[in-house]
Amino acid sequence: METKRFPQGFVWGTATSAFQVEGATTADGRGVSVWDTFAAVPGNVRNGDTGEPGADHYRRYAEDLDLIADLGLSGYRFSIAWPRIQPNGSGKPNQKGLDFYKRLVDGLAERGIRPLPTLFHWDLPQALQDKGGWENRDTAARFAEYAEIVFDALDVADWVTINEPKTVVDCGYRYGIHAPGIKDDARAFVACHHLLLAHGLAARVLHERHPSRRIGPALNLHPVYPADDSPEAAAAVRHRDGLENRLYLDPILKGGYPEDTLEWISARSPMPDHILDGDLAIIAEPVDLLGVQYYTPIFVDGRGERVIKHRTAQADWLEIYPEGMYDILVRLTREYRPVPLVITENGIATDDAPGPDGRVRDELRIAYLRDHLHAVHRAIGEGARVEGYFVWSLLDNFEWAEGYAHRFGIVYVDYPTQRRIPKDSALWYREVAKSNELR
Ligand code: GBH
Repeated sequence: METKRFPQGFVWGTATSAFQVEGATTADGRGVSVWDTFAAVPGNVRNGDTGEPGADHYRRYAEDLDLIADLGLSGYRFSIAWPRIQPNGSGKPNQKGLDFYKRLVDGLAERGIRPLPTLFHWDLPQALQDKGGWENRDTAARFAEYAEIVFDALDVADWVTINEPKTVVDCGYRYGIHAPGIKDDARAFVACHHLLLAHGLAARVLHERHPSRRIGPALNLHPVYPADDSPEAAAAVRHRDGLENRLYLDPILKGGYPEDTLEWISARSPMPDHILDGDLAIIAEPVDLLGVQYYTPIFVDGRGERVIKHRTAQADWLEIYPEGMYDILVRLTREYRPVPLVITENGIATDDAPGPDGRVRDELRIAYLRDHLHAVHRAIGEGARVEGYFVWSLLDNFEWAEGYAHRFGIVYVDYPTQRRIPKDSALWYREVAKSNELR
């Protein structure tokens, strides 16, 4: 393939999230999060894994920042643990928690790496869950207060509000496979509305207090395709696309919920009763960037069932289909108002282990990243305003219900020793970042 140059100033980054890498779950006054509670219940997480040790990033952050710098990357996306800032979810901030993220942001500045913090990557303070969590409208107001504390404490230009509200709704409240482990559509879509409200309230706070900064959500978008040419499959695609994509994109970027999806929801949830006057305007607070997370397409048959059509690797939900990255970026560009796009996550879990020579040969990850970056480049050529790309993840880490079994890192973590070994993909990615081009 010919050499493909990326736009000047394109951000080459990598991402992590607090609960997945930090460990140190009781250090410096951190409060309990819903994921501490969920992981403590046998059967919820594979092998009984918990947030300890994570990748011990809370203690080893300086070493990890050196690693990012050694890879020549220009961006680092991380998340802030709300329970470190407000151990009980409200009130006066815990200074030691804030200090950690100040050290992290300062460390990035010293190394010339742009920070992209996410305010919420699923680790809700348990104290707020005890008061109803995202089903309680008040949680959105608490989130805005938390956001204000963090915005004022950290000198950072670009922010992400909420990571994948859909995953909280689907995995946390519909299927019960993530914290808080609820299986109830009626409650799930109420939580959905409040998550979106929380996003909008926080975006407003940033715009009021720091008008030159930028903010947006990080949405995991799944292009949906028919598994066959039946009219039933086409109808199933439209329905599934509503639940996967439009339910989140439309209120944020178009100011209203998609009607077909809202109708389907209203048959199973009191969610519409929770949409109060003014809420849609809050949710549609203009975003300055849109975080796009792409891993897999969803092919559905005439019964609306997902059909796996392509190769998968360690995670059976992740079908390798780079074309989906192109499709999602082009769709955003054509169907939604123009907003700078940032690929805030893209990556794959592979069954990595160091060889006898100590090298980790993750050829499949290199191919995955290369093919998806080609798709990004092609979408940019079609007018998609993509500013940067963040590989998920910098480090092998706590992969939620899969525990430490699934390895998404470009850097291998030997958990017993916490030794880091850059995989072959990290070395490959360093060359891409350095040259700003793909070969
Ligand atoms: C993202 O989630 C997360 O932001 C990140 O924390 C995570 O580590 C990364 O991707 C890799 O998973 O119910 O069959 O879909 C992606 C969305 C939702 C995909 C949960 C896997 C569980 C299996 N994920 N889902 S399934």
